[in-house]
Amino acid sequence: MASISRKTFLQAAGAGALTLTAGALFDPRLPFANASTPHEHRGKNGVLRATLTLRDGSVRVGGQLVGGLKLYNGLYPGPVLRARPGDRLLLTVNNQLTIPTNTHFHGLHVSPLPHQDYVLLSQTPGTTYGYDVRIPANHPGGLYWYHPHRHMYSDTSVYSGLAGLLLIEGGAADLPALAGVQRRLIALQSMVTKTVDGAVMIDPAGASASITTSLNGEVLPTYSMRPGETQFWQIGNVSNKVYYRLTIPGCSFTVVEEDGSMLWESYTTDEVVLPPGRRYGLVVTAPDSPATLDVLTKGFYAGPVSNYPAAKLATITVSGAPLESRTIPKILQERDDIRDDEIVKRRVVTLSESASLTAGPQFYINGVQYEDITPHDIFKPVRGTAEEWVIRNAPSTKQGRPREAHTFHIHINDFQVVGRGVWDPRTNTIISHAPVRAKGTLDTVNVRAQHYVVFRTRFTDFVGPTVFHCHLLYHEDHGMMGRFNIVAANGAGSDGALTGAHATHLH
Ligand SMILES: [Cu+2]
Repeated sequence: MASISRKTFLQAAGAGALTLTAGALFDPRLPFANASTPHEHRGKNGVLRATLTLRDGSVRVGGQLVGGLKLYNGLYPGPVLRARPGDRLLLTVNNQLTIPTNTHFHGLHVSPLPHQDYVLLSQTPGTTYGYDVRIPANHPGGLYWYHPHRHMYSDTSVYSGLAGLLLIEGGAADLPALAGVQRRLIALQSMVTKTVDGAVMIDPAGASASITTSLNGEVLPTYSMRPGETQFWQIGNVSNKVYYRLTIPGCSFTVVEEDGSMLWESYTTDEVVLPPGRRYGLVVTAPDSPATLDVLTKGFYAGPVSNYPAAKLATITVSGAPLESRTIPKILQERDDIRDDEIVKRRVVTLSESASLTAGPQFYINGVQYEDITPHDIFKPVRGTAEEWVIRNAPSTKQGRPREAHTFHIHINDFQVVGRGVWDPRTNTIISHAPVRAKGTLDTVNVRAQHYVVFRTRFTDFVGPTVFHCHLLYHEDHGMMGRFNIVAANGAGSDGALTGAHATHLH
């Protein structure tokens, strides 16, 4: 348990730094470097071996001891898993919580079958489950993350702290233009708390206005840069529902990686939006002269009950001897567009919600809640083929639910966005449409109220049952998840109804 006390010490030190530096000078005694060096398990000789124990607990966040948390190995966030393409993840997951769980490797292109990214598993309290995840040798390098995905318990697990980064080496980090630059892995993690009898506790019902955001468990960390210095930040939103609109006034950044994959084309922007689950690889270059910069979220309107306020997230101090900036090429790798002639099937996924007086808000995909899925509702794409899907957000104002955004996420295979637009759910007609020239592939996309997104995806390498869902995890837990079963071209594979051993893990 030495690692826990070390973490607590570092967080306490970081919290002290906040008090000391408020309007005052930088205190050189304080170990700010810890913000970029979270706990980590590394693969060795092709195997990453680690144990993740899930337990209720408390940690110090932003100078306050926060209770009611659920933690991986007592850490907030969980440890970083750092692997290489071709590695095996041999993870022992020990569930010491009072709720069931499982482990999802968000964004990984691996098998959805048992002992890999098997989210139909229900790992009961007090049990241990062994994962053996085979990361393909040609897997994209980039930032991924892991979290519990047990239906009906996803939201409570993630907002209570169960989330950690998973890095696959390679990809954009290996661009020659980034050789030798400082790299930061950053987990953006939201927390809402309340005070009960003088103790600070997680508050599941807390308002958007009272969110505390930490970066690798630190509130308002300070990062240092030299004038002109280029750094590579891989940043992921590991929150259950909060959207961030990240910006650094005085500094633009070049995006080279999204959702764990190096882009085909880089682009420079003043802000990036991170719905829950989204990751970016940002090349950040400091101004040429000393400065203090704010890392901010500008606020994001995802709906009347999901209006996330602007906030400061971190500080960058730019000082010392200048360094030469790096220039990132526009073309990072050859485009790999999914062509018209590959599409064998088109599907429509409609996201909707309603209010129930007795059961509260209810969420649907194509009118069905996850619990009520029948074999008829299970999509069966064929391995080795490509499909085009339309994801439509159908706001249900008549049923007393707000017009809000949903964040669509699909497991196992990334997609390429090819269009987006606005539609009218009452008449089922398109109001406006714009084709999209994707810069790369994604696994997570925001769909605003009354908007739609069109994407194409190839089902490569793996067969088996898995899911797509809204990554606002309350929505997922309350029905907004669909199931699909990738089948082999010859029809082999499980039949989607999930017989035998799998059937016991349906809920
Ligand atoms: Cu949603």
